[in-house]
Amino acid sequence: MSQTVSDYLLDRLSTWGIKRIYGYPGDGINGLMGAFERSSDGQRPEFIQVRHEEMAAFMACAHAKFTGEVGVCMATSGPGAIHLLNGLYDAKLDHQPVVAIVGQQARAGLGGNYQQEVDLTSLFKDVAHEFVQVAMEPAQIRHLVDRACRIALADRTVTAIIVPNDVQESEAVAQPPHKHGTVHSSVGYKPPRVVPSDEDLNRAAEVLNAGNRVAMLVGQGALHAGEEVAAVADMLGAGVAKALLGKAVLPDSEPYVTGAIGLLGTKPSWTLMQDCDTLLMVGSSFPYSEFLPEEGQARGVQIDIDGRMLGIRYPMEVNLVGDSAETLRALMARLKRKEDRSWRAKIEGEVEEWWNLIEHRAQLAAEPINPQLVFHELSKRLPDGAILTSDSGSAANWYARDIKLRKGMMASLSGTLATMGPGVPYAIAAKFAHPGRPVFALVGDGAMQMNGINELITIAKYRERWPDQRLVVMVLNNHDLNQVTWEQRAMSGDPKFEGSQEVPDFPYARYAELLGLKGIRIERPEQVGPAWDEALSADRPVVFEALTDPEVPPLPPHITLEQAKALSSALSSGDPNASRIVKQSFKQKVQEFLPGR
Ligand SMILES: Cc1ncc(C[n+]2csc(CCOP(=O)(O)OP(=O)(O)O)c2C)c(N)n1
Ligand SMILES: [Mg+2]
Repeated sequence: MSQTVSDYLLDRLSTWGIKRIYGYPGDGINGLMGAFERSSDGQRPEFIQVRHEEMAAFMACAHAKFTGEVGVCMATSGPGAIHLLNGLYDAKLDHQPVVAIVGQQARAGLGGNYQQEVDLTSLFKDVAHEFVQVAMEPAQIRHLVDRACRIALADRTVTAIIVPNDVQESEAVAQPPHKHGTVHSSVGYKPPRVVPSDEDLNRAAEVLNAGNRVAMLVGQGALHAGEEVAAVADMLGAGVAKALLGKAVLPDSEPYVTGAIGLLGTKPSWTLMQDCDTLLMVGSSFPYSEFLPEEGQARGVQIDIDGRMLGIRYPMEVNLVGDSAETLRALMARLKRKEDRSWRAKIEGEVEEWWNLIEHRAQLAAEPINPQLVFHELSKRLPDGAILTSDSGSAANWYARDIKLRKGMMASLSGTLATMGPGVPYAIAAKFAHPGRPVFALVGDGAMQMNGINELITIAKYRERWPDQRLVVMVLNNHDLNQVTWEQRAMSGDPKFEGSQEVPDFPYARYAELLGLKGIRIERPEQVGPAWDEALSADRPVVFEALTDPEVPPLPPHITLEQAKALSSALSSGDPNASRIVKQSFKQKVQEFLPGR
């Protein structure tokens, strides 16, 4: 046989520019594994072996996030395919192009209640609803690969190809016969230039020119439009808040950038939204309406490449379908520079005060280490070109508020699914995609125990190939599922339920050493800065374990009366750490009112 379907499938993916596939083997994909093995000339994509298929999907998602290319993951039939799901949903909800390739039982056995037979089309029907297909016949492979990649890129979504194991081993059909009923596809996708009509741009400019206090909110759709966002913000005298996935749109050092918004957000972002009379939202689907202006308070303009995402968070007056950079450039020519800069000056004043507050909060004593200090000291030392990932948990609060990104850095997390677990696998994919750049994963102990510990093995397995060894996994060892503990207190008014919240101890740093990585464990605040210096000059990847205080509250920028009532009810109903919480919350909050900070 000249070439199998599996050989051809990998070759076709490589024609699409796919260099690596994250996955885990199984007999449902033995045919495909054989084809990887036969890639003697190194032209085929490389197989990267992870510890768990969910991690492969997270890595494919992170590859897409950090390169803009399609990410690919692969798993065996049945259990392997099922394991992919959470990572695929992470990609789907954050609009990332990811292709999943999974095995299936042989065609002859399907419908026979066969070993590991799962109805994979139904299983993937939601997560890959734009495109999920079973290859029932070798002549389909060409267009299934072409369509899976093209649809993933064109719709920024997840697609899936299911290949029964006997099809994988059949003879390839590189060119279907020229007859009725066959499909003749080709490779390649280039995004179009998408710009709104002149009429709509004029309407948008009219709204923006009429405003006196313009707020901008930018998200991941503006990641490539930093310069345009800055130019429009300057023209409009606007402050700019950043949704979590858009953290890298503008450097945090810019005086008019108010930073994160929402529960993990900043006070200046809160003020910006509360006091604005005009809202310009670019490439964001930030969901929490209580952090946006009240209906009727502001006139709104929104820009999004995806028409489906328009006009759902705030009743916008003008909804523009367009690429953020192109659309902002087209708007620029229509905008009048706001001569009254008092609104911008007010926002800049708040931003300056906020950074002082953040600095003071980080320095407050805690038992034993204030988690903010760990982020603060890292932020000061971030090397150029750093890539950061954060897990879901209290780390995301400090990542959002305390880390000052500079130009040229990248950063991401699970923005929409907000799942636990992506911190370490995202960092691994970042390192594969950009082996010369320093990478930092900021992760809680719960997430480490969920999967991060296991993926350290993947780091140990592949690290030799990275020319720059700077990969640091920072673990907040607080023995707590802290984010949820605080949510239980502040939202439900329940005291901490130790049965669900306490995380057992684990020697993260010592375990790293067992794997041949460097382990650093810090237990006192004065160790934080020197430990970061040590981590940054290490000759190998590092697990940086910090014993941090779970009673330092990840305070939202604005505490509602209900939240305050809920918290006080939680504390008076027997929260095991009530007195320390009161002390820490008071210390954190009171910083806002101290003169001369
Ligand atoms: C898969 C998944 N399970 C549960 C949650 C709910 N959740 C969000 S944050 C969190 C706690 C995370 O704890 P940890 O990783 O220790 O970080 P910490 O908040 O303590 O810093 C939980 C349970 C989730 N988002 N995803
Ligand atoms: Mg924790």
